[in-house]
Amino acid sequence: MYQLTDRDDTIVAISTPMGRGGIGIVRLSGRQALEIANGLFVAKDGSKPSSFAGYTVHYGDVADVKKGKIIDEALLTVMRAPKSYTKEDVVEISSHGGVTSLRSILALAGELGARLAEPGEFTKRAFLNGRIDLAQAEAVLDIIQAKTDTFLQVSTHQLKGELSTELEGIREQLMNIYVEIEAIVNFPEDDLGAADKTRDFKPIGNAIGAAKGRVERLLRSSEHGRILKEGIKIVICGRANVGKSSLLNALLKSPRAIVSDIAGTTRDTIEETAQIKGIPFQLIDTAGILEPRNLIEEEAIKRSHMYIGGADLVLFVFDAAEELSQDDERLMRVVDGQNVLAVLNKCDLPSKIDGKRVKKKYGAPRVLKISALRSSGIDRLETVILEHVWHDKRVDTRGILVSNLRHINALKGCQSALGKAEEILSGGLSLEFISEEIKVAVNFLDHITGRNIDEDLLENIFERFCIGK
Ligand SMILES: Nc1nc2c(ncn2[C@@H]2O[C@H](COP(=O)(O)OP(=O)(O)OP(=O)(O)O)[C@@H](O)[C@H]2O)c(=O)[nH]1
Ligand SMILES: [Mg+2]
Repeated sequence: MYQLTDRDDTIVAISTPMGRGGIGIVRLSGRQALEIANGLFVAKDGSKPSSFAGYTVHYGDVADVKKGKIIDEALLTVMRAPKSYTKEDVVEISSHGGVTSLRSILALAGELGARLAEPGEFTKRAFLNGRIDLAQAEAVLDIIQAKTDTFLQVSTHQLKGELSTELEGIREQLMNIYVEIEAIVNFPEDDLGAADKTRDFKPIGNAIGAAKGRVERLLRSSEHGRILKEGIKIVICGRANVGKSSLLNALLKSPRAIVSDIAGTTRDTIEETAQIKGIPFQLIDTAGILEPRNLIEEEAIKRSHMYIGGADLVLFVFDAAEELSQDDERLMRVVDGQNVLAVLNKCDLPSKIDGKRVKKKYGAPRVLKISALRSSGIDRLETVILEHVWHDKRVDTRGILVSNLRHINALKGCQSALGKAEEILSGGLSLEFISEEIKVAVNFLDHITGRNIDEDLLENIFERFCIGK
């Protein structure tokens, strides 16, 4: 665990968003938090904040006590170390939410010796002081940024330490294996480990396999975890006028994009987020132009192709009231290799499209008929979209879902080290090599929980927090 020399100072920040609000909160954390509060708060009953018990709230005025100048009316809450967010003495001053009032309190706290907190510094202290591990600290960030209820639940479980507990469990398993191997290596004459060659290493192999299985289960959850966090990227493509923007609007259930019968209505990509059954989607409507007439259109085409390349799913829209055209064929080649659903639009009109050709290309279950204009077939389309990007249809937020890319990469590292350990074991190489790999695997787990992480990476993580958190 890190010991930072500057943790002796007391930090202060406005912890609520800047702007107008009903109340605003200035938060202090550190050794002098209560002493500083003495200098800026006059309780109604005249008692000093330093005499307040933990978890008590007091009514009074925020004021420059020395100068006798009142700033605002406020409630002051005291949380004493170690029972606080940071495990340090924490004081929260809730005043009327005006920017001027909050800034004056902040400035006054500064004059009294507090230092302005860096982004995420309160949470960083909670981590450094051992109240939460790094995975939990990152869950705090996820909770702040959660875009959907489902992801909020996932992050809350992570904050409660469910991921951390699982990781610690795996770590313990690995450490046991490590200790066992070390005993065999160091005391080969012992009963424990008669001669290497005759010894049965099956239990060790089984134990490594079991730990690896747990790591792999976490990795499997990450596909869903990442989707819940970032949203499924769906790109709507198709030639001009087939009804891409109409489909976007139908999925969003709001007239977001301009729809017209003029080919080339959409000239820039339009991005919107939507939720389908609790799962966040990023919908991208692209321009239908295929032959650029100028630089703008050239750029539009470039962007469409870029988005198609990065899509989790492509909704390829066709005009069912027209025959397949050269342009449709050209686009089919562009989306080749992607996860495609073919959407036959304008099914309210008499059909002219060669449906068989499309079905042959994409397979009948991936071809759907809709009318964006009448919003018919949209419900079914949504169900099929979910089936293709979310394989197990039930969203179980009670299980652990790994969603953080940093965690995913570390888990992959851990998995690969354990794979190597297994290979070494089956190859009959020296046991020392196995314990080396186990050490590597443990290190990767420690990376996630922050037991073992370098200062730069730590900075990097907390930088992404807002000030006051
Ligand atoms: N009859 C019928 N008309 C539709 C349907 N969907 C879209 N349209 C019409 O088709 C025309 C083109 O629709 P848009 O949604 O602008 O098509 P687009 O693919 O975004 O076109 P560009 O942005 O120009 O590439 C408009 O006049 C729409 O009203 C539908 O399901 N049925
Ligand atoms: Mg359009």
